[in-house]
Amino acid sequence: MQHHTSRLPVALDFSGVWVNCVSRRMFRVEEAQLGMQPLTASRCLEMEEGHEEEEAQDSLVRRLMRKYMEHTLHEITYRATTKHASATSAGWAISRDLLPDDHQKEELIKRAFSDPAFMWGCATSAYQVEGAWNKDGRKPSIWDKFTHDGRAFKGSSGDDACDYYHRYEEDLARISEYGFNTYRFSISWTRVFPLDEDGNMYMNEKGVQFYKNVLRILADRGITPIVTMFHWDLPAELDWLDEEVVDYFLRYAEFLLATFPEVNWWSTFNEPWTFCTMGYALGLHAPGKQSQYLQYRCGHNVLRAHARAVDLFRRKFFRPGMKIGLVLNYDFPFPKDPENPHDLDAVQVDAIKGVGWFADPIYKGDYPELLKEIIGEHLPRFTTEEKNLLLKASNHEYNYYGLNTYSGRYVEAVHNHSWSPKQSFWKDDEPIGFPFIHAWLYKVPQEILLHLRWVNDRYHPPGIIITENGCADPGNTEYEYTVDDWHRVGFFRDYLAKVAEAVFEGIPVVGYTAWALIDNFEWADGYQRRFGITYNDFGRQCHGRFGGFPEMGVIKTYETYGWLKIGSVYLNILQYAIMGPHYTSSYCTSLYLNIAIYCIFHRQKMGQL
Ligand code: GBH
Repeated sequence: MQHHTSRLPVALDFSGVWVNCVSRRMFRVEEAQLGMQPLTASRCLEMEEGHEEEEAQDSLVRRLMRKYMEHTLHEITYRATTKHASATSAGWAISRDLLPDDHQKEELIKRAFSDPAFMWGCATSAYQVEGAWNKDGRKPSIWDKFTHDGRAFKGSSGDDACDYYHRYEEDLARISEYGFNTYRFSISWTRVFPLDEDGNMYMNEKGVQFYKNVLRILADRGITPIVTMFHWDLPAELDWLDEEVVDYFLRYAEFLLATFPEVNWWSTFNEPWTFCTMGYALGLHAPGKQSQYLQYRCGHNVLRAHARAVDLFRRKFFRPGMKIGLVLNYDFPFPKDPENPHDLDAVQVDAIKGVGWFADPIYKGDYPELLKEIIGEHLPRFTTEEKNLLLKASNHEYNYYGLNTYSGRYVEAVHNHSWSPKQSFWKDDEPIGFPFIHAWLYKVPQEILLHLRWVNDRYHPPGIIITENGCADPGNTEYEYTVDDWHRVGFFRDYLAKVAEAVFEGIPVVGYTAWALIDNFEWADGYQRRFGITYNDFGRQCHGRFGGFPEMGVIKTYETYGWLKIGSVYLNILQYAIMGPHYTSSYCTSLYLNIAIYCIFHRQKMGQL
């Protein structure tokens, strides 16, 4: 058999093999076949035989592979050629050595976060992990409705999710196993305080008991809970567009504060930007409405609800040491042309539209003037009384800023007009960073530093917790290929090194909770995105869980590094190369890429490489 491989450099050999195994077959595969095929050596050989090289794809893939040398092949080559190459029991893993640069970053991280009081943890949200959607008196939320209407990927839903409702003990045990002292999770409103037919909310004891159990376990283990009141699962009867939702939320918040006095760290809302924009402008999240300005009505009610809930907290529940905050997401942009002052303006406009929309009212008492100008009459206005209440929400005694961030992007002023910055992830045929999810998640560590600086300079919050940061494993669904997770570790390491820089600059970062404890229901994307630091085998009704990130605090997960993981990341390169940014299913290619990788190892074993 002919092989397109020679000895060195290893990385380029890889591209040859990949083309052989992957490129020409990836479009013909029925999705149903995927994941089911046992990945045997004979299957690999079978795939290679009888297939002609397709020049066009070959050169495309090669071109892209070369492009990525800098990003990752460098690491691959390093690991592949190092004398430490060794085989594990599976026979395929090679070196797990760190690159010299990685050591420096880890030293930085260790120094920055050496304070034992630093809150290290991971996060989940109720609808994404619990399952048991109609058990023990839980009532439907807008997400039950949305998913049951078939609006999430392939008709999936959180009906079962990770079955955490039944398996929480096992999952919570991992938090301390991983060396964390903090856990961020949300409470399902309709599990603890659903509405009856008359629209009155009542306590559902079994639901309350569930969270009491969770909190008991955390307390026994010395883990600090950060509890989110609302992570998008609104009771199905309510709507963020109606003003009465504010009263409902207030009563729900009061119920939680009274029922769970063991909780010291609260957040009212997770990512109002996301649930208002995705839910009311883009229609991609529940309740699935699409309208240009409704998101501002949603946001307005959320801000009112936040302000009133914090006021209630302050008056009735506050004890020294208790905190309450709002969690805001944003991915800090870069000027597409750093020389163009309009693009520089666009960065600021974008940040004001993305962060200022919610943070300005709380830290400055009103919407940014610029937002008022841009949105005009479609932006509701606060009364003086509301403004005062909003400002109190950022009182340093109890406030913290919850910051969720993942990606970076470019912004560009359109026709030199910065009001509606155009965003993109590519410039001159180059992505802004390594693409984990081509639609939005690129690895841009510098982003988190710029983001922290911007927030700190504009708002001076007494403390910032990075309440979410992490990445999804692109497309892969097979345990063997997803658990050897050094790309994910690389993501955390590089972002954390930037957070460390922020800490040395004096920005008050007091905690970091990685998203997510476990692979879970990724909203509209269903189960195709694996954000977990723990692998979850959904295929077997969640009966497989595998720890993937043992000690985040000191980043020591290299024991679990392996080669196959690399393949799952590279699939994104192929996607772009061949189908361009319109290609949305990464699932198909990833399996094939892994088969390709398998082929490499097979050959290596056979002494052909
Ligand atoms: C967070 O959102 C959520 O809080 C969390 O529940 C979720 O699991 C996690 O991130 C991972 O996604 O599909 O191109 O329209 C992060 C902010 C805003 C990122 C919406 C994805 C959708 C982009 N998200 N965005 S697109």
